Amino acid sequence: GVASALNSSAYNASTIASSIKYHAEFTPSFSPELFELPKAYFATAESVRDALIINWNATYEYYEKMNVKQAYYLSMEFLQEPDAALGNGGLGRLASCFLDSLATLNYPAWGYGLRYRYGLFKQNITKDGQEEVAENWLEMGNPWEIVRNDVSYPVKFYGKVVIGSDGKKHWIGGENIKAVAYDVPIPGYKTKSTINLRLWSTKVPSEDFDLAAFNAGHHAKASEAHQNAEKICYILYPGDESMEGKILRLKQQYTLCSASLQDIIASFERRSGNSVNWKEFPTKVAVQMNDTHPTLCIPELMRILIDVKGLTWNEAWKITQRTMAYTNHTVLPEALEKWSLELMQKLLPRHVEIIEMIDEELINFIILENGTEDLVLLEKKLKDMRILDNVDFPESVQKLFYKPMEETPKETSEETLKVTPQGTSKEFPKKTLKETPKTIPIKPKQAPLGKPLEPSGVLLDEKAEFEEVEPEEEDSEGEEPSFWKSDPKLPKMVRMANLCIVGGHGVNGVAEIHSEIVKQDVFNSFYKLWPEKFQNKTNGVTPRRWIRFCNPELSSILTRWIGTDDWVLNTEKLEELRKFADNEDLHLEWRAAKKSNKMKVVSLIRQRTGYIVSPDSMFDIQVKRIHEYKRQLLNILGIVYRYKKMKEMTAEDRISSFVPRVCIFGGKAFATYVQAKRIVKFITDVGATINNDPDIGDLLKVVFVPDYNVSVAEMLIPASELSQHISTAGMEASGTSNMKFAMNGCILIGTLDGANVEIREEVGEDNFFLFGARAHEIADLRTERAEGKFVPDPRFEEVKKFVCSGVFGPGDYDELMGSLEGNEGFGRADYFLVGKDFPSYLECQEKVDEAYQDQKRWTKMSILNTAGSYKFSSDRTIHEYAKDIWDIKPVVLP
Ligand code: DL6
Repeated sequence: GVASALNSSAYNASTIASSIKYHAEFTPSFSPELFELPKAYFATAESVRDALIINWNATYEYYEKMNVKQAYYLSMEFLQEPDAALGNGGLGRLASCFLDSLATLNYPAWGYGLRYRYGLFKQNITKDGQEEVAENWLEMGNPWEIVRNDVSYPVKFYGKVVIGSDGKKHWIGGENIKAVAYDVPIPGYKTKSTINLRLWSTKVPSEDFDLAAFNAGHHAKASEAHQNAEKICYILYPGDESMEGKILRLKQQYTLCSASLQDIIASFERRSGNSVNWKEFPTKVAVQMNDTHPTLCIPELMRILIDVKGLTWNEAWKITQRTMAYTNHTVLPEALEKWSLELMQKLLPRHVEIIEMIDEELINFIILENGTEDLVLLEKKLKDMRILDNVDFPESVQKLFYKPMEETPKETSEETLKVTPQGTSKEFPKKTLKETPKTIPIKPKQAPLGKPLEPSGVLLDEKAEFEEVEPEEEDSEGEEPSFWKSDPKLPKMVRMANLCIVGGHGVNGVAEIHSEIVKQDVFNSFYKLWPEKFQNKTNGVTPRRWIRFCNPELSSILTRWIGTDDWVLNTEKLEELRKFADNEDLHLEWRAAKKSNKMKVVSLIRQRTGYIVSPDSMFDIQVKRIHEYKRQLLNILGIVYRYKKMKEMTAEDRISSFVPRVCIFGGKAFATYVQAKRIVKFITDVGATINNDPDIGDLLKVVFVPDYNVSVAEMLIPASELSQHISTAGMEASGTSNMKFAMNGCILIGTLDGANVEIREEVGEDNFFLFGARAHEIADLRTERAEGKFVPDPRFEEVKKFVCSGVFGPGDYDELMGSLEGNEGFGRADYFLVGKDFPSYLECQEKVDEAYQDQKRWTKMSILNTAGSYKFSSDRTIHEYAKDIWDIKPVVLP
């Protein structure tokens, strides 16, 4: 994009130079004297931005003129480096890869997100483990963004719903803020298309400044509204253990949804000119909800269409369903977002009314679809599928399940079921119940909030489930708990994923195995009801950033051997490498490029950790968020076992038995996830002991690279030889770093989980180190473990004992090691099955050593990984979304 703008007649070497000079002189952020960093960077970036704006404007104008269908990708996270770390992990980086592909493939699409003042956090590693400090990415300004004071929308919280004289619902009062747009142009590769990432920043509407209070000296009071508004966009994922934190997160989500939808609707109306036809909305607009964070788009679109644009419920519902689609990124039960109904009711009273109506219609629809013959089945369906959790069923439904013994069964009439004022829409077709509901006796059942086993730390929204709610005063004496009545001791919740599935036309998982789990397990009841909604869209990553930009040496080898640089756009060309997999000349070049990338990482490690590592060792890397299910603990215990074995040998035996390795870790533990932070500390303690052990030398080094982010990934991935993707099978939705590693000729050691399954299929079984239990075995293995029937491998017992012997210093590893026991005191019973997979992991690592000793074999495996990775380009993924979910077509600028 930049290149094509720069190629236009207005841009040549001298105009570029004068543009940089202009910005160096006239952009007043830096002193005028010296042209050095950071000023040189900013002046250059601003001059490039000027060039980008030409194509960005042209793209915008062309979309306006053509008025084609456009996709809008809503995400709470976007990870763009080096400046904007507005994300946490794979989900945010995926969103950025998607924007690159959308622009490159000329799809009419925009991204929407929030402009957080601070990114996730900067991670320092101290002697006590991880320390979080604010990530002040805007301190020096952001040369890539364009503030749009001309584009802002009001966003409201709190207040109440009243019925106006027009008979319509009005949401009035409350707190008003203003969302202001900041635009970031996203250029495509070798195309003019330059799409937009619109990030919202929050401010107080200027008229709300309390001038009188300020002048009277009440400064804090006067600036309160400002702070309240601005703090919404202070940070990504504010701690949500306090009520304040929860409110802030919900405000963030609603701000993203409300401002983006108002903007999308304004664009639809503008493009429609004088003939706005709301029925056409889904033919012009596709909204993708990246995980459940933007779920409020569903009630917000309903609200705007009904309350503001005057549509009926049924009209609005059809439009909403046809517009919205949802991507699921996790099946961890504790990570499926739930919000307190009470909190939501306070903050968004009109939305709760709408959600309640959707829930009621859904209940009716489920009853009509399933009939009332099998009440046990019906109960299960309702439990699984309702949007509201632990909320009383409408009376008509309660009657189905409970009737006093003496009462005579009545024919259930259509009347009984017509509980929603608006009636049921076509998507919830209304049927008349013919069956006579069974007279009770229904056995009272336990309330449906069986709490799943959750990590002892805190996942993003996990705590929402445990929010303290005042128990409702209710005289329940004599009444036994029933699933159709709420339990006053438990909070009432809104299940966001359920709302997404009901309110949209598409639901997709992010790898084949994950989409199967979504269909067959997590959302099976929905799948049975609406199989046509469910799809798979295996993730992908952009080859522009993840090969061409981050690995220039490999890129030139690819171009030379494939005979064109076309692979950057058409990754299937990478497959041509297969025919050179045994070519010795290619092997030499391939190894030289890897060595050169390793040398850069040697310097990085020295600079960031002080450790000196050898570039002749195997670089074995695990970089990703620190989480128990990703099992960094399995990796480090494998290293500890290796270390123990080394210590038990003579120097000669050690050297002949082991391949020298540098084991590199990186990743952030969520600030309140205690167990993950213990893992970080344990890894650094193990490193401190091993790296300073003179018996070991270069045979084994363990390094934790602090503050893992996209820029660090761009260095580590090209240098990696072995990379670890070792999650408990069934728990990693996809993974995307596995794709980046494979592209860069790295061999994976992994379980059959997420996209590993497809990567192994593509690169070939011989070129992937597989170990561990399979997804379908996990449930039984957990039961076996919990029942105390699991017999651990002696090597597992040995390694735990070794850790507890104090060899890694005075650190307290009781909680960590305890989590691997069936010990009731810790309650974890090795939920992630580290003990079960430990022996097969060790055996697999022996195979890795053996393969590495044969460098010819290893290089061939590495080449075949790059050759087989072409499927994992985000271009392929985006083509699939465009065709199967969004129904959009490329629009090439003239
Ligand atoms: O789809 C992107 C990415 C997947 O590759 C990862 O496997 C998955 O863990 C991640 N999911 C999330 C959602 N939150 N949680 N937990 O970040 O999405």
